[in-house]
Amino acid sequence: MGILIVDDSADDRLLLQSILSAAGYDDLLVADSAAAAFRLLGLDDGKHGAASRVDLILMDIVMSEMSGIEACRQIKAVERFRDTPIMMVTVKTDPVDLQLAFAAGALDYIGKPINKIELLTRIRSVLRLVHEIDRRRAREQELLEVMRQLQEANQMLLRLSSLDGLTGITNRRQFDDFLDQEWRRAVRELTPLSLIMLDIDRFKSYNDTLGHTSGDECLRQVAAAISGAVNRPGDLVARYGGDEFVVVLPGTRTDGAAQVAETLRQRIESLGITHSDGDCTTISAGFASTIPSRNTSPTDLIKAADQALYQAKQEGRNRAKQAGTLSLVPHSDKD
Ligand code: GH3
Ligand code: MG
Repeated sequence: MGILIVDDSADDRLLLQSILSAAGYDDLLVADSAAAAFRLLGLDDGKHGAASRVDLILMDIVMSEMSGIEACRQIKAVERFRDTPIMMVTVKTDPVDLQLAFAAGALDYIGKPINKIELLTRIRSVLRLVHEIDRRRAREQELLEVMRQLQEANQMLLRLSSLDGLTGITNRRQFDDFLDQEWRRAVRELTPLSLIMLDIDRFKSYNDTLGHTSGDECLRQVAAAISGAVNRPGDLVARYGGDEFVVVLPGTRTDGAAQVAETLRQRIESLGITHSDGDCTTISAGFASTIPSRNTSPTDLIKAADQALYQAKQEGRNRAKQAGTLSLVPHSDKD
């Protein structure tokens, strides 16, 4: 326990030293002026001096050159001593002086002549207070750290809850939210919105002949290929369920959606995932585009794309079909 005694009276310094040593405080630093104290604390050259050892400062108020109150103010102005308790030791117990001392950052005071019992009791209670403040501060830090970890865990959970466990791409729930949000934006901004639904062809027989593990791996490859081929930052690829995927293309018209759907169809075919009959695994796609309005809903867009997908299956699979009913958006010259 390091205690710094600052007093310009040699007698008082000796008295304080002997009381404190007898009480077991043996790490004592002594300064006969504010300047000597500043040197010990490293205030004069910015170095830390013996500062790391000082847990408490006993400061005389009446000193020649610089008063204890001014010394207290200057020490407290230094960041690393902000929490170091300073106890004034003074013959001046006038309320105005004490008020000035407290305003300068002193934590307590003790009157001269020094009473041994009172001095030790006050030192103990100041140190207990400081210890308690330290303990609470450490606890506060721990709590802040726990809160940070909780926030991280929450974010991770939120991310996980929006991803499909098998393929790692966006799941159905997040897709629903995203489509709703983009729908509302498109209504506000009068912009087109396209949706592509994709379904792996004859996937049931792939599973039945090659097994579910191979089926899962195929789903992962198809998901990765679709994600990799859809480039715009605002687009979203999600697993709709089973062997079905969806792609949301905000700000995209029918011809843009047709292009993306065809690219995806070709990408999957060129993956060369061999089906049970030796052919490459393929997908069928249905796409729909609209300029959303308050009279229509995202469900209409999904239904239209789904019907087009059904049509693609009917016409022999491995193809992309445009929806009939919702294709109200005129083709642009260039998407
Ligand atoms: P179609 O060309 O008409 O789409 O024929 P299909 O056999 O693909 O028919 P459908 O799309 O209805 O079949 C979906 C199959 O996808 C059924 C099931 O065997 C398979 N499946 C769905 N979810 C999973 C999954 O998580 N893992 C695996 N391995 N297979 C799945
Ligand atoms: Mg299928």
